[in-house]
Amino acid sequence: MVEEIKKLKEKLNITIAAHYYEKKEVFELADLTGDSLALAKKTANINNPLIFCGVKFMGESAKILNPNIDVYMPKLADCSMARMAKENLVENNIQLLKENNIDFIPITYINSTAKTKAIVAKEGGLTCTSSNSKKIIEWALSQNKKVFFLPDKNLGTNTAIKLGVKSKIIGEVGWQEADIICFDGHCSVHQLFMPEHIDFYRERYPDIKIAVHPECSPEVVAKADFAGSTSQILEYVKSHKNEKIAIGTEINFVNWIKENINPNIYILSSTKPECPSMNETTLKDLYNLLKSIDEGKGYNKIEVEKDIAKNAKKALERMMELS
Ligand code: CIZ
Ligand code: SF4
Repeated sequence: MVEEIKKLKEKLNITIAAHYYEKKEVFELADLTGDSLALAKKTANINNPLIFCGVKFMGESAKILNPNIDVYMPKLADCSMARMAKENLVENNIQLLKENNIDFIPITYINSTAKTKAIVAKEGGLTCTSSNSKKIIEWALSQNKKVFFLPDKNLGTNTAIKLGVKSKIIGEVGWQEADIICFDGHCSVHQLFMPEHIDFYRERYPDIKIAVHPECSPEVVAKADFAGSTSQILEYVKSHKNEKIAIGTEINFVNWIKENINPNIYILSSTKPECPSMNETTLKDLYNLLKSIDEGKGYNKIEVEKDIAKNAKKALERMMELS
């Protein structure tokens, strides 16, 4: 199947992009790899059809930033965090902020649907990623505005702690006084990491380093040696090549690091932190899609409604300008 995929890819002049959280056998066949920010940038500059192996919001971002190419996905897998920010919930939250006379800029993590990004853009807001959330939120606060941050309450809270400002989840007691008001969403995978896992590893290996993603809870981030985006974790591991490191993020990425960069890597959780959405895409799915495109059919072609695409693009471009 691997050989067939390579042949079809070449014959059809198709680029394959894959996120670090994808299954190893899928990831290894990709021409373009990276985290969501890197992939959005890399796929924006290609001219041939694209197969995006990742979750739906990533395929959507690729199509929005490069509307002239065909973007296919082997599986339309949906990120559970993006799904939490349902359109009506986001709109109700924005309404509540307005009723409370709160002067705010909405900022949505790139892990959100095109619809959410479009709503945010219409309210004068923009997107951010886990590597630039501090910069983007700092900019919004410097406009003397509050921030409505969505969907990830952990990234919002962790960034507030970094900036030394107050954050609350919308609806919590005293939420109106916070500088960063967070939507009540989270990542089902990164919530698995617990402070006790860090205690366990430190007891077992007193010299171990702990690196986590800021989608983890603030309690976990507080106990870690390092918190950063997927690319930043990779850099951290590269600069601590001979040390033991326990990592708190998706397991496919951790295993890839262990195999390719540093063998002394441990997975922080006692439960397998596997993203069900990212793991939906199999080698067979990739093969079937290529075969179908070869037969002149193809499916799961990403289309974003014109008005949504226009506004979501604004939200993404505002971020790119600022970071
Ligand atoms: O949790 C995710 O989906 C992440 C970290 C995506 C990304 O690459 O930013
Ligand atoms: Fe979504 Fe979490 Fe999976 Fe990332 S790891 S795609 S945020 S559910």
